[in-house]
Amino acid sequence: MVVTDNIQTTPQEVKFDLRAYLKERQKLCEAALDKSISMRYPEKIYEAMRYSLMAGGKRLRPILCLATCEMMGGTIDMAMPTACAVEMIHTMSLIHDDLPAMDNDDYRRGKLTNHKVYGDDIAILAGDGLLAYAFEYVVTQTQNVPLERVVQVIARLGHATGATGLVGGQVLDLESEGKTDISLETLNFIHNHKTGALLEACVVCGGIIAGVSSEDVQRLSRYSQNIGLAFQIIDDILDITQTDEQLGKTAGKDQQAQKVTYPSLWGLQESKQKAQQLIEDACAELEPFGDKALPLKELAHFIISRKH
Ligand code: GRG
Repeated sequence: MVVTDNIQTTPQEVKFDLRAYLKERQKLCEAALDKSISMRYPEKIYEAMRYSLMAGGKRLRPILCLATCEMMGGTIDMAMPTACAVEMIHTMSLIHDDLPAMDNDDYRRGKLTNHKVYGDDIAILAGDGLLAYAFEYVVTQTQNVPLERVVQVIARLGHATGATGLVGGQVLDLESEGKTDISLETLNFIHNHKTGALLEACVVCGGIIAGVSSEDVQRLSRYSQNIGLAFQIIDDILDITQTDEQLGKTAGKDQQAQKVTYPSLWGLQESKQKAQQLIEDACAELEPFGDKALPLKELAHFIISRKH
């Protein structure tokens, strides 16, 4: 692949402007998220929910959901409520992760964390509010999608969020803090659950909404598990190599908390190579979808080239 000014060209001369694509999709997602939660009584909680939901971020998860739905023959409108829901769930997890009882962070997405602005009590409730609303939103707002697909989406989102996903990964992560004898197997378990599970749900739910076969669900799962792990390896690398300003949050937290990370096990260079290999494996899963898979392939490459 040749890359010139962000226009990426395959041997078949199919052009894809990733920067323009991301900008356009981020704008679409921002507008949909802004509309999804309006201010009402009691204002305090809606303000706290909106504070973190509208604080920026790459919007990678909703973009992956929309891109998969389109690749599999669905439309943006069909997938947008689910795309908003995954960003609500992701934002909830960031709010809770930043609490003093967890990672105790002061900054997120370049702004003060939710509990620093609203206090721990309201931050917990803002997370809870976003979590519950995500499920309500999928059910009440999804249109022109058969009900059995919506039910499958709800089940997938629940599975990715609870003890079988985010919660389970976070528990093991907390238990591993300060321990230096964490195995690669445990580290993979943590990140496959804490980071990978929701990314997988974004991609697979996008496919389910479009009505994919169970064989394609498996293919999409393998693509997303690979990008999920690569995403976390890069996250660990950025924690070491970037500044607070570049990350929009406190850098160097892993070393400070004496966490075992991929770079601490493999070193920076090998970690980068492994992430690159995972992205190549992910893209190989999309070969049967031809040129329609270009956005998902480029999003996979974006995951390892990102700087924050
Ligand atoms: C209460 C149901 C419930 C769950 C919470 C706190 C928790 C359980 C899980 C932690 C999950 C977590 C914070 C995982 C880290 C994922 C990660 C790498 C986040 C950064 O994602 P980016 O880079 O962030 O996509 P932006 O800001 O761009 O969206």
